[in-house]
Amino acid sequence: MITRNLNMANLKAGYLFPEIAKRRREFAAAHPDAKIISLGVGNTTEPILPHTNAGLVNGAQKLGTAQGYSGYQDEGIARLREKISSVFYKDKFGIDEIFISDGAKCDIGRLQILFGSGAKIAVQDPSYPVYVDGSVLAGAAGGWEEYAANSGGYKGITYLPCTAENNFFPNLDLIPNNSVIYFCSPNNPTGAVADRAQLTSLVNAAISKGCLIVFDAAYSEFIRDPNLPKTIYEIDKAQTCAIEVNSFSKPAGFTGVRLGWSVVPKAIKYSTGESVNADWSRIAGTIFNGASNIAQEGGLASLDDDGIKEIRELTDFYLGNAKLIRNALTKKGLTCIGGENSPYIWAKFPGRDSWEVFSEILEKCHVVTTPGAGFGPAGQSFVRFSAFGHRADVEEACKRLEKL
Ligand code: PGU
Repeated sequence: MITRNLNMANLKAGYLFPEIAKRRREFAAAHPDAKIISLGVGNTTEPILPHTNAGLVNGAQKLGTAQGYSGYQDEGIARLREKISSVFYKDKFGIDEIFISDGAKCDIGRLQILFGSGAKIAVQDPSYPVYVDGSVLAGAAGGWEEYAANSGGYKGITYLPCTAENNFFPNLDLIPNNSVIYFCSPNNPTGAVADRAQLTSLVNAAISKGCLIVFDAAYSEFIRDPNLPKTIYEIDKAQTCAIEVNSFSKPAGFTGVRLGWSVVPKAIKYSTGESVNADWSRIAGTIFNGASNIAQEGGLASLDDDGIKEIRELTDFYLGNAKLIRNALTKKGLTCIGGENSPYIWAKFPGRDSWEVFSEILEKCHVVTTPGAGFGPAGQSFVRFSAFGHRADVEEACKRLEKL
């Protein structure tokens, strides 16, 4: 018999979102008449807008012509890599520092190979579960142990609590030397957005402690406040200590199309002097054969002038949903953060268990949410509401939340 990868066995629980889907199915089976609305998983619902969609169609059509046909594109179509560098980074990076992927989640998973099983990991608590689960799968996290009195965490992972007390920005003194820091802003799940001073202190801490930041900017296009940084590279010296992952999923409605990118600047070196960029290129070439050419043509269309207007329109739409949800919760006297510059609203239910609140909202309102404890120990007593949904469903959900 083959033996199981012990890192799999080390995972404490199933992946959060399938668990929520299972609970939804069980509830639906027991209540066949309930019209359940999901404000749970952050999955886009609105059609891809016409200009971007025409880019996808064009990409498919080109593949059927002799001149337009293309096969493997390794690290991505050069035109798309150039466009990303100019639209998001003011041409700061060469195309060999930008790697096109099939999504930010997939890159986060593959990035762990760079660090190996001995890596020390630090995460915001709460955080997008893939940082922790991916680290456990890579063997970096050791086993499960009690982290706090009433919840748990992994040995080998340093949890950096982000709570109302610290304005949802962690105490950087807790970060161990020489660790990989996963940092997400606008944050999933809290919706908090780190400001320039906070990100400057993060970069300075990373440099002085010999750390590498993996900065997840998947929600950067939801930022409306012009003073808030949309990329870690707005911060001086970040290109020496930070990798950035990003995605077309939320801004262009590509959750099902699958397209993202990573920036791995050449200036980042390991303690032994080798280039992280060269290793990432080696990993991509060895176990990833690039994103779909069709998706990449769609991505290119989404970044020209008409496409950028569509990104604005689509993200404005979801931000409109976020405002409705936040208002509905605030009216119930709940303290919320997020929902501005972010598609997630993080609501506190003081003294309550977040899975219990999740069940109560499902039973009373027939609305699916995501329990905060699923994102880490400091998520206890919180529930995340996602603003991805059709407007009529969001309005109906807001009405039903009055029953809470
Ligand atoms: N990064 C962050 C911070 C995310 O929240 C998500 C999606 C991704 C990356 C995924 O990006 P892709 O480019 O589409 O791979 N988070 C959603 C969906 C759940 C999931 O498992 O990814 C969420 O509800 O948190």
